[in-house]
Parts: sequence; C-alpha cells; structure tokens
Amino acid sequence: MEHEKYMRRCFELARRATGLVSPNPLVGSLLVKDGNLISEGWHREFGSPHAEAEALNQAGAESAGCDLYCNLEPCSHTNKKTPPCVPHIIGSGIKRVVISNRDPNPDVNGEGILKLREAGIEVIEGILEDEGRELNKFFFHFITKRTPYVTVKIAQTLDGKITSCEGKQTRITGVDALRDVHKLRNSYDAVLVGSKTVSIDDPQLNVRRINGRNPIRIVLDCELNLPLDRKIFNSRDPEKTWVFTGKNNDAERIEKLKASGVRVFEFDSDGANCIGICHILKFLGEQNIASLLIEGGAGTFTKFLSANQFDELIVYHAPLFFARGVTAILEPFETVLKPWSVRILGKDTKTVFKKEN
Ligand code: AOF
Ligand code: ZN
Repeated sequence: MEHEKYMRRCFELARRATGLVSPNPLVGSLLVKDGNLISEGWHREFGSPHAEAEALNQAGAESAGCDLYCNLEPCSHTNKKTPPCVPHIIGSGIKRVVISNRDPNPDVNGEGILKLREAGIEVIEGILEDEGRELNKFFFHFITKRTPYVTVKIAQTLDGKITSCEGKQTRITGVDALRDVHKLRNSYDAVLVGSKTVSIDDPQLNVRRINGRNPIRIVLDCELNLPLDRKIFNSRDPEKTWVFTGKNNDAERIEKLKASGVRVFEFDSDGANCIGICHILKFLGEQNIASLLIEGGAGTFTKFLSANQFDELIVYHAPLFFARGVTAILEPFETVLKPWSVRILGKDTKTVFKKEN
C-alpha cells in the first residue's frame, strides 16, 4: 500500500512535464525515510537532469539511508546527455529502490537494476506497472520501434457521421470534449490532418482551451494545392507547420511556403497512396517525433486504420443522429479493437480503444 501511494505521487510529479520531455520518458522520483517524505523531483524538460538526480540533489546529505521511489528504472548508460543515475544513487547511500517499470531502452533494460543490486541495494520492481506503462506509452513504443505511437481521434455522431453534409463543417461535440482534445494536443508531439480538412474546416490545430504548448501540425497535401490563406499557414509559430507532399510539385509554391517559415517535405508515393504512411512514420521517427495524433478527416482516418498503422483509437460520441452526411470510417478494417476506457464529458462520451493482442 505504501509503495503504491508513493508510486502514484511519482506519476503525478512525472505528469507535470507532459509534452515537454519527448522523446524521453515522463519520470518522477521521491525519497522517503522512516515514513517521512524527504524530497521530490521530476524530469522537467528534454535534456534537463533526471528525476532521481533532482530528488537526490534536493535531499543532499539526508539521502543516506533513504528509500528512493521512481516510476522508471534508473539509468546506467553513459552515451547520453546527462550523467547516469545509478552511480549517483549508490554514492548517496540509498538503502532501497522501488520502481514501477523496467526501462525498455536497449542501453538500460535491466542493467540499472542489476548494478544497484550488485552494490547491495534492495530493488523492488513492478509497482503499479500497468499505470506506469500507460503513462509512458509514447516512450516505450518509440524507444523500441523508432516510429511514433499513433492515435486516431474521431469526433462523431451516434450513427458514425463526422459532418451532416459533404464539404461543410458541422459542430459535433461540446466544450468539454473540445477541451479534452486540447489536452491531447498538448501531450502529443505532432498532429496530422488531410488536405480536405484544412480546406473545409480551416483548423488552427493549436492548444488554446488549456495552458500548454503547441504540437507540430502536419498536413498531407499530396498535390500541394491548398490555398495559402489557411490558418495553419499563418500561425505565430510557422516552423511548427509541416507540409508533406509528393515529389515534383510546384517549386514556386514550395518556395512561398518556405519563405513564410512553414516546412515542406517531399515524399515518395506508395502504391495507391500518393504519400506512403510507412515513409511518413519512419521519417517522423527520425525527427524524434514519439507520438502522432490523427485528427481527420474520413480519408485520413481510413488510411491509417485500414493499413493497421495505429496503436490507439479515440472516439468522442455526441448524442446526435444525422442519418446522412459523411461517415468517419469509409472502409471496413481488419484490426480487432478492445475498449480500454469510457468517460462522460458533458453530453458526449469518450471511448478509448486499443488493439487486441
Ligand atoms: C529522462 N528522464 O528522469 C530518466 C530517464 O539523454 P538523457 O541523458 O536525458 O537520457 C535519456 C535516457 O535516460 C532515457 O532514454 C531513459 O532510458 C533514461 N531515463 N530519462 O529523460 C529521467 N530517468
Ligand atoms: Zn537517469
């Protein structure tokens, strides 16, 4: 029970850096002696000291004889930005280390635990393991696969429509669900939409309903013919708008976009798709994008779902029934989904699905 209480606090501390540490993990740590909390720390931003180092530095000489809690196995490798945590823990006289998850980073992967035990420190692992894995699902995916964790997010009516009329935007969900989407945007490295969505809805794809930071906004514009007056081409942070297009498009237009600060990337085609999804995901991995949120429209949802290139599906259901209009998913797909969580947001329902494995 004590272990779980302190581990939950580590998760809370870790979450303070949501959206700021990618592609590294969210990590919180704390020191306890004789039932008293001595210090706390968390990994604040990419490249900054690790959570364990923060907690140890804050406690100073008081670290000796403490238990150290941390949601992730302490690191032991040296080919990286910050010094390894294991020698620091050993040198501080920590008596026992309690963790949630092993670090799947191939450079660590049990090595940290081994070295702590070799130094005579007791290690308890697996506390609230599932919650820990969910907290760091982006990191765990990226560090082993080197492509982003992909979530398809759909807002639809009870009969599965995303608009009541082709070519026109219809408001589907209420403010609570919209706020929740902004929370998602704050936690994902990048969001992606198709060109029709940009042309019809003219979305900003930024974070404005909560305090947070903007994700990278990717638009798939295969033929590079979107009007340049769209909001995403005229934002305050144009370097965060990335246009993915096919090869040999209008060079003058590319130059215009680049001159405004927008980034343009040309991709090889892949069979029926003008831009291959596999190429996109590989490229994003190379850019250290660990998480990707697919925001629409129907063609783009269908592409990722039918190619089985996704990890999670989020459906916001509004209590509306259009009986006409555009269906979110245009083709059947094979992947078996299992419901993961259900939440009521105002009048809407948010259901998260993961793949059955
Ligand atoms: C973090 N924060 O609190 C812990 C991490 O480049 P570095 O030096 O920041 O090291 C990143 C690796 O360290 C990361 O991939 C993970 O394996 C390990 N643990 N990382 O960013 C932390 N504890
Ligand atoms: Zn570390």
